Amino acid sequence: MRKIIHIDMDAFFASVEQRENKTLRGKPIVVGGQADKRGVVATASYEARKFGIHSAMATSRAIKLCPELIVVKPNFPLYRDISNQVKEIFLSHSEMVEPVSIDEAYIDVTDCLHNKGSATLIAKSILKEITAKTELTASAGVSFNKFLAKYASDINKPAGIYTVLPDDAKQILSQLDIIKFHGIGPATAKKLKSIGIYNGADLKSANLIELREKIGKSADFYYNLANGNDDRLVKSERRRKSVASETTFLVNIADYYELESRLLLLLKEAVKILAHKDLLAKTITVKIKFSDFKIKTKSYTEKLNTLDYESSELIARYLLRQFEFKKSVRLAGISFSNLIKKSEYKEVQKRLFR
Ligand code: TTP
Ligand code: MG
Repeated sequence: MRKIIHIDMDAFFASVEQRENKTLRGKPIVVGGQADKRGVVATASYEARKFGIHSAMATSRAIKLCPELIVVKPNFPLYRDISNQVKEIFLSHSEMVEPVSIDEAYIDVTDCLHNKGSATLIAKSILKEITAKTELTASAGVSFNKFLAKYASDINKPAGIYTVLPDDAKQILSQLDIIKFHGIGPATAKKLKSIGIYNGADLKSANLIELREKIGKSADFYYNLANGNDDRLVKSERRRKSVASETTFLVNIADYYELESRLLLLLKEAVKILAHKDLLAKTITVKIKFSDFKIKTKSYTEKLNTLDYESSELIARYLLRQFEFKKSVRLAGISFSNLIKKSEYKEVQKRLFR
């Protein structure tokens, strides 16, 4: 039996904007295009959703529904940074992480030993960590396959967790409207309804041959879903190329020593991830994004050995001094690359010194 967690950030773009700008908190806002430019809503804050406003709605229509609505332009680079930051949290719990969109990912924790191996407890600590590091909330779904995990993450939104245990799956699936099944869109739903299939129970007791005739090859996949079988794996990205820890500051930093101390905290975090993954690194990179959004990086590569913690700290300080600070700093990051597994490294050393 696999243990899969699906995590999805709450009102993602809107929550980020409310985090960045205090005056937007508790107010109906949307992130998206301007009404006079025929823009559409990318997402709405929970306060705005009460007015019936949702993603993909024309902004002009949203304003009609809620005249005091505040429309904020999207800041994609920031959303991307946060998305990466959250991904690092997932990777510190399991190597099997599959991001599906900017604010959503599957994590396979079947082999995780923390929290007594309880996927629900792991999900809880991931949510806590996300909020501690980003001041944003996410919701989690936990189950034994991807479909049910994703279904579950929506149940207790925002900032909630829901676990679908094998014993409860049958009941949930049988009552589920077919439109909620992964991959079934309006066209397929219409065809299914024409042969009397409205929910999971109907799908489960359907005649598979008739089902194939009606909707083609995908019939088997949906039929299996309705029976609680979803073999889709959590596809983790290939072997890690780097380990990074970075953060966008709430307020831009102009003081060098404050920046240095924040950078050293990030270094500690990145080193922790390296140790946790049993990795060693040869290259360390410091990344700085200035208030004008220009990004600069400085790197150092250890030719013969791998970096250790003490030298990494000295090098990080040294690299930071190489930047020209004419503007305040919006984001700082540390990354390690040229990675090698500790066990493999020992092998190489043995061969060298034999
Ligand atoms: P979602 O996870 O679908 O929505 P959400 O995070 O805003 O809200 P929820 O709490 O219900 O999960 O999408 C994530 C982000 O993707 C969303 O914040 C904005 C963007 N997005 C669009 O730009 N256009 C769209 O049509 C949708 C659905 C999302
Ligand atoms: Mg979301």
